[in-house]
Amino acid sequence: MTEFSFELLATDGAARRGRVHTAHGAIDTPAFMPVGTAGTVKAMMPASVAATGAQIVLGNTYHLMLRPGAERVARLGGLHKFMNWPGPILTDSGGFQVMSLAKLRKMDADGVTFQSHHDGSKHRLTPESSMEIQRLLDADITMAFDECTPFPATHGQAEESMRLSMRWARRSKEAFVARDGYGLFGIVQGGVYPDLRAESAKALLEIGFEGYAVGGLAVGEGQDAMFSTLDVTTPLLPGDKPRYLMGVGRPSDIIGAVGRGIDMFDCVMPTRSGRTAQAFTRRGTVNLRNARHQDDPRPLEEDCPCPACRDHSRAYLHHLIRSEEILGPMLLTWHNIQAYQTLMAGLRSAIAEGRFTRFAAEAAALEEMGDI
Ligand code: PRF
Ligand code: ZN
Repeated sequence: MTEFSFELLATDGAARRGRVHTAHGAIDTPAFMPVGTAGTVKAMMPASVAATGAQIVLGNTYHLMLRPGAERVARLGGLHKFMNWPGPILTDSGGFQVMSLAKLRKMDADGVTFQSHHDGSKHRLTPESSMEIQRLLDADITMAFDECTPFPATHGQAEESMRLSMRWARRSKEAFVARDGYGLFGIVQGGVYPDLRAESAKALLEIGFEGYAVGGLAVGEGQDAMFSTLDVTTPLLPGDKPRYLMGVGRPSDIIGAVGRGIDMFDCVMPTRSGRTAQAFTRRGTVNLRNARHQDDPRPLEEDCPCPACRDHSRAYLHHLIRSEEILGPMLLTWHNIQAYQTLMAGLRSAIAEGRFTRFAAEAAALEEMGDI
């Protein structure tokens, strides 16, 4: 059995090209993880997700504990078998989703009690129960149970929230059942305050994790504040462990974060936007609902290998969206996941070849030019 490990293959400035080894296979980094919240990357079949080059998907403790239930997934052979995704899976720990989705949330020092957004039924998550649920799901990468500090927060609020997350991180580590090829990631919190980020990173390093996530960003602070927080956080994380920026982001966020030493990303943007007719291209976003596409025989994006671009015109994609045909969201989701995976592959080659800075500048210039 493979041990959970991170191989650093090349660096270019702070940017890293690496490989994470897990029980269900390897992940080339920098990596983007499509979001498969409820055991499906919405509107995509698993083989289609893999065809884009994605090597790992994200699942959610919160959604899966409520429906179909972690015990049921375990009885059916775990999440890989249940959703027919044989590759690595990372699961988020639930607290973040409770705060954004559940009704009547009540936090205490021990955990959080909440009502399901489906039927109002009462549930509770603690560091211990989150570890147990993620074990039952069979996640290759388990996330520590944390609180995502809202933005804005005063220094005092961010400090109290971060210290709670660090106590929960210790309990997560104690409750996590170590297995070959499986890893637990700690999550740095501390808002936009450098001293709190430093205290959080130090606390997590003392506990010891297989990887380190940066949480509490992309919550409204803006790109400049996110980047300056990364500038003071990633240098404090160990060089020989993967680093994951949670819930990020737009292509320019990802490129900037890779340049600051981040290895892994997840975001609903490519999948959610795909379902609302917004496509990501190298020249920025394109809304296929717009009437300017109705007679356009060209592909959405030249040189894109996805079926939306390979087999169809902008005019046809526009028609599908306007007709509310289910194939519209399917094709645009596929394209967006492909666009993100093409970006990550480009970043990996650029870092390996020592031309990350030029790659980032060219990507920014192309996006600046806009769609044609
Ligand atoms: N914590 C967890 N999941 C998350 C976040 C966090 O801070 C974020 C913040 N952008 C997204 N997803 N557990
Ligand atoms: Zn495409």
